Amino acid sequence: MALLTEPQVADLEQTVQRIRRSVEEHSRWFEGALPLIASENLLSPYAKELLISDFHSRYAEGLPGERYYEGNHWVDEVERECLRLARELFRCNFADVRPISGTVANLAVLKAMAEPGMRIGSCRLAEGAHISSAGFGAFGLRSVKPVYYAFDTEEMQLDVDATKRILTTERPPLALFGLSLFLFPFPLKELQETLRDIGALGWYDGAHVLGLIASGVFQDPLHEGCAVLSGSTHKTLPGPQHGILLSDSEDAELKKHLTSAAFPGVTSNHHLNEMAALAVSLAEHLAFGKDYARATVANAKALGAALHQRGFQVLCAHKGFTESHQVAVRMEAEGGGDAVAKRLESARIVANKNLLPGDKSPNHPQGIRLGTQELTRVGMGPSEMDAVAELMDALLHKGKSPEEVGNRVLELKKNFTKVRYCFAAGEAAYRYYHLVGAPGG
Ligand code: DSN
Repeated sequence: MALLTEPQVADLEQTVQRIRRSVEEHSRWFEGALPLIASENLLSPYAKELLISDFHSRYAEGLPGERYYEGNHWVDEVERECLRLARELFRCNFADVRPISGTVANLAVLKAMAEPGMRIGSCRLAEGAHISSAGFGAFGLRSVKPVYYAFDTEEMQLDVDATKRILTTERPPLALFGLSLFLFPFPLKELQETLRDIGALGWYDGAHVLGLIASGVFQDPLHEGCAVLSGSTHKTLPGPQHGILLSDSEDAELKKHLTSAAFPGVTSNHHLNEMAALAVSLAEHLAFGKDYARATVANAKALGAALHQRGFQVLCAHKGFTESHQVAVRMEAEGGGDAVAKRLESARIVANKNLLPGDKSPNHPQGIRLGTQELTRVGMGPSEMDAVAELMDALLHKGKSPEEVGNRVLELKKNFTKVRYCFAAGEAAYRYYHLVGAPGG
């Protein structure tokens, strides 16, 4: 092997240090910021530790006890535990924890349940649907022909009667219920009879609201007519970036298809370190998830109300703004979603521009989307949500500078640095807070 020259060593050293510095600076900046991206969350210390374990370096294709590789004794133990915890948390008889992301889980569902060119019921992107249901996304890979539901943009909810008529006329064999801008539960119970009449299977993409579903504070799709629940595991369920498939169906054939779609269909090796971290996250969610989910939704409602009081155009004021972790705000008067998201970032408040009904351009939408799951995870409560709204008001309505508002963000955030609602061995007081909910909340 050729030895590196001195300049090559120096160059390599510089490259490595540059990368490390960027990651460290990123982490420090986020510690002093208010992250409100609705699809993100923080891992618990125990789950995080497992991400850099030796599980990261190994292969385990197949299922526990039926692998194509040796050396999987402990991987099998952990995966069996992970599957057991997933079935318990979601009150169901089937789980597959091998999809490596929410989109990969959706691809697995499409592989298992959709013939190429099939018609599938769905919401539109501009109504909040995920890119999985776009022609340029997962739907396109299976040449799916979407059958769009009727969406009531005032209610941010399906128009039940009109959707029933569309389903009855179009008769798609599969009906997807899922959103990225996800404010309210779908009217699944109301649509259940129609789906049964036309012989359609229900599929719920619960990525955003998975932790709320697990905790029983949103809706229970597997027991409201959906055969399959897919999702990512790192939003309101505060686990590692990963995916999951769940079902409570008695249809063994369907579960066989889902299993083979997960592997070898859409994954080769699954990411074993993430699977182990997921097992810890599921166990923690069983213990602390109810308190956490309730606090997350209460915070979203409080943030919606606090912004509304300050003159922001928060969607669905007439029905309490939201039933999930998300709040959607129309920022037309403040310069549009794109400009607002950038200005917020300059003051250490992190949000994303978001398409709202009526928007034409995904690059210049009028909306922003805010999620409270991460601030709740570090212990913030309704009074901090009021403070967040006050900071946004100061920046976007009262002409305060990003520097001034950013300093106030630093001040607010410095008391909220620890991840809560998780197991922390040996820290009795900390565990107590986890059990009773967050201080200040
Ligand atoms: N696109 C992500 C979001 O909703 O932010 C989900 O994959």
